[in-house]
Amino acid sequence: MFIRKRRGWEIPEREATPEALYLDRRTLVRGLAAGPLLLAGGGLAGCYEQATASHDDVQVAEAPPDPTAGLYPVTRNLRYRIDRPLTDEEDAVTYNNFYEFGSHKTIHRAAQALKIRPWTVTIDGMVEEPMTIDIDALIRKMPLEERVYSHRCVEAWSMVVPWSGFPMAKLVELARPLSSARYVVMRTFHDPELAPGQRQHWYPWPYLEGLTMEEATNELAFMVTGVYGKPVPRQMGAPLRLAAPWKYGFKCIKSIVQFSFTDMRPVSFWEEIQPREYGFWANVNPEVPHPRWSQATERTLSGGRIPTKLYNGYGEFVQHMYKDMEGERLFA
Ligand SMILES: Nc1nc2c(c(=O)[nH]1)N[C@H]1C(S)=C(S)[C@@H](COP(=O)(O)O)O[C@H]1N2
Ligand SMILES: [Mo]
Repeated sequence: MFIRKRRGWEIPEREATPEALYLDRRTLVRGLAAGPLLLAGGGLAGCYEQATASHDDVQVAEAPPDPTAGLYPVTRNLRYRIDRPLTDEEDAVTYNNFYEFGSHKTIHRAAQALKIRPWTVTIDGMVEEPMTIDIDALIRKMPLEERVYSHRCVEAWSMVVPWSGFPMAKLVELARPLSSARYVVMRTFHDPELAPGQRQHWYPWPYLEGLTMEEATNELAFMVTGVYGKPVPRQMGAPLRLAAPWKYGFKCIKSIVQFSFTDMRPVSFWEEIQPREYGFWANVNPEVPHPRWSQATERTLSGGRIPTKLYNGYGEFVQHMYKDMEGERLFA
């Protein structure tokens, strides 16, 4: 299981413990048998307790510290508000869809196999100049902020997540697309040796998703690099994933390695597998049922069912993009 600790955003800034520091302390605490270090500061006692409680968690202990850990927590942008409490971190990071590591919800341990450094992101296609950029250089170029968004899966469960990251519009700006570009296509890493799901050849790997240029530069489209005041964990799509909260969760592609600008609408991963059930637009709409179930309500990971909202409650930001598109299948 993941180490249970206080959440970064719940405690005063001066008390927040970035993951890298935390792991260092843990190693130190173990190596030096704790005694002298515990005198160093009030905060350490808590860390020591947590370290002993989770000493059997080999994977977490052996993971090298994330080089961006010191960047978090970042300031929350209060423009995006939501009338539901945050989902408990433990629940959010242990209930995931990431088919590269299995077709069930408890892939969080298996996903620790993902190597997230070195990691490069390629920007190509209809751009002034293609480029490949190191993830740490990219993250440090970008204005990081926190946004609390609702995250609604097409399977009718949802959570409320404090993502950290930067507006996708900033990435598009960096990419300098040609005026002829109409879509951004995003691809996940492809490494069947590392990701067992990718050995299941009936899936069209690598995972692929796309947005129109207008959607990608909509203020809500957000590139995620962190969550709960820390770098985003592997199972949630480290080191870079999308959050497009007005759409079903499958649009929110994880562990992205490539952004290609094009004038052709891509066929995304789920659309290719089952076009009858999953389309390109995939906007949330409670009145348009999935062929196999209703989308009228959703089960929150915190417990209980709530009504689902059109565009997942983000209509004011996005509905103008879909005016005069009657012929299109805009929902799921
Ligand atoms: N590469 C990749 N991205 C993916 C998926 C996946 O299987 N592989 N699953 C999608 C689906 S169906 C959902 S609901 C969300 C889940 O995100 P979460 O696990 O962070 O809640 O990720 C999306 N992004
Ligand atoms: Mo999903």
